[in-house]
Amino acid sequence: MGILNVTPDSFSDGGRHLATEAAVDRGMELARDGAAVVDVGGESTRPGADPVPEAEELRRVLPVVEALAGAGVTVSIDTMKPGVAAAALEAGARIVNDVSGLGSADMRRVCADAGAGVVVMHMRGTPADMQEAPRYEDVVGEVAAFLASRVGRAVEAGVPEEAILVDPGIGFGKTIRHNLALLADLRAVGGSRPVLVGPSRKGFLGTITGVADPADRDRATAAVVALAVAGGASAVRVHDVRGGREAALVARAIVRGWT
Ligand code: HH2
Repeated sequence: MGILNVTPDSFSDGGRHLATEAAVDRGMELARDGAAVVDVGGESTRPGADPVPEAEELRRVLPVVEALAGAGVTVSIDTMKPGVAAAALEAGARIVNDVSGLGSADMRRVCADAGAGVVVMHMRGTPADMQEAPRYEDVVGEVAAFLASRVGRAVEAGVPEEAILVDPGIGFGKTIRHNLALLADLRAVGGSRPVLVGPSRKGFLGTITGVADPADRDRATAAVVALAVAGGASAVRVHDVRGGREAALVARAIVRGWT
């Protein structure tokens, strides 16, 4: 999954693809680089980010979704708002990536009605407050239980079980130790469900490597991708699709063998 942030304030690429044309060009490039899905988002969820009004989020993402889907790219919409998800699905998106974990009944209904694929992610708190001293007794167990419960609610609302991926939400209400514990135990996080992880360029990689500039963390991201795939991840959400894809392919060949 290639990341396309149509925002002025995303933590590593904010402002680079705010104009529709630049965003569409970048989305096509991600697809050419080998992304199976391009994830279009119009609201930054970095720690401390301010919410974006629905009309502004729609203005940013809809023309981009429409153009990419029209060009044959599989698009997911990264949004917490049912209205944005519904409009994006109408415009050709096929997957809803909701970092609030489909907590809203409206969002579950929109996804079920459209027959959309769904990413159910774990977040503790909201982007505005999630990094204020997050605490868990057993982070892997608690995240796994949360995801199982949210998947249950989505299935009850009519989303087919096989259309759902779960995501531990790296960096969403988690310390570096929480992130590392989750990444080291992805099979326990997902149970029998396919797991997506989104470590790309995030702060814990800067802490570990000392690389301060997020845009310079693709090498560290590739290391996480390889280990995540070896540890059972089915999908990874990255900015650098070429690097991520190559790391994933090599990891898979080592773990599953070369056929
Ligand atoms: N991370 C971000 C946004 N959406 N979706 C999923 N499923 N998993 C993630 O880990 C995830 C996500 C945050 O990263 P990014 O989009 O690069 O930055 P920003 O939120 O500042 O736009």
